[in-house]
Amino acid sequence: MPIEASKKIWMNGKLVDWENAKIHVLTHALHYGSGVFEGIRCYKTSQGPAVFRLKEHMQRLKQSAKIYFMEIPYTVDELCDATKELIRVNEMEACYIRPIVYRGYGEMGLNPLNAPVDVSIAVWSWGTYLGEEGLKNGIRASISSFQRISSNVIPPNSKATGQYINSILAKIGTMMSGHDEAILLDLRGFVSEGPGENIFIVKNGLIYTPPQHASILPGLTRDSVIKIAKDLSYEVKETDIDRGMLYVADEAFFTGTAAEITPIREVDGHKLGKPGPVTQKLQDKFFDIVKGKDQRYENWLDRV
Ligand code: PPE
Repeated sequence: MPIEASKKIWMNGKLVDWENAKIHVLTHALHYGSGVFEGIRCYKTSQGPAVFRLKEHMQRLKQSAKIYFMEIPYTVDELCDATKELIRVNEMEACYIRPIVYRGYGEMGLNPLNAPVDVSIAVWSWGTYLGEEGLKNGIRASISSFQRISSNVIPPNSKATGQYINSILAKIGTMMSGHDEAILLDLRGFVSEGPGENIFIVKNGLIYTPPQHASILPGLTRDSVIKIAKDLSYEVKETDIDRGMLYVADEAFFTGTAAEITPIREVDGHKLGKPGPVTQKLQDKFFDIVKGKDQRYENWLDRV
């Protein structure tokens, strides 16, 4: 997806012009994937732009960094304030927000501990992740032959840059076979998640999603959907899902900051059909909430 440039990027506490936000080619993270990042969305509401669950995203960034012994030289509050300032400076009504913490220039080799920890935040306009048509009518998914990373390989509960090479292999594979998105299985063979999304299925009115031990990133959209579904009186089970359950699901959908709630209409050729009533209801509610139309979830919005 081509990047739509905005004006300024926040780098180690300074606002830098978009085209000057550069780093050295010997940056540690470029060679070894030694970075952690976040994806956050800011939505347009009737009272101006609002960032969805900003604090929780920055807390997850801290947690991701901890696993790699990276000390972020800013507090969660400072990162939140910097993000909101950046949105104001760039005069964005709505945007995607990409904070990244990475081992910078100065050391080579696999001991990262003496390399600097650099922090950057960028915002730009990012439309629908899996296409407008996919968001509305659902996408076609296939199960990847690549296994999802597991905790004893690369801890999936840290959103580390390097691990996305696993997601990239799955993504290329699914596109090569004429599908829109991949579904990865964990090392035990149970459903884990998409390359950049969590997954849910609906069967006989119950909602199922893989648990943390299925090698998932603990998604904030996943967490939000679980809360919203419970508030709508659905039962949500965080439980292992095997591929057979996927094939006979009544409904299925991906969740993620970028993907929002994207219905899945087909898995490995098995038709699940157009977005079902549960998916539709959750999607409608989700968009109402992020756009500030539901007061009950106002605490999830951080006004810019
Ligand atoms: N799993 C993975 C592997 C993942 O990367 C994401 C987010 C999620 C689940 C959903 O998490 P959350 O956003 O907190 O609901 N993926 C980010 C990056 C996507 C990209 O292509 O880049 C995102 O959605 O921003």
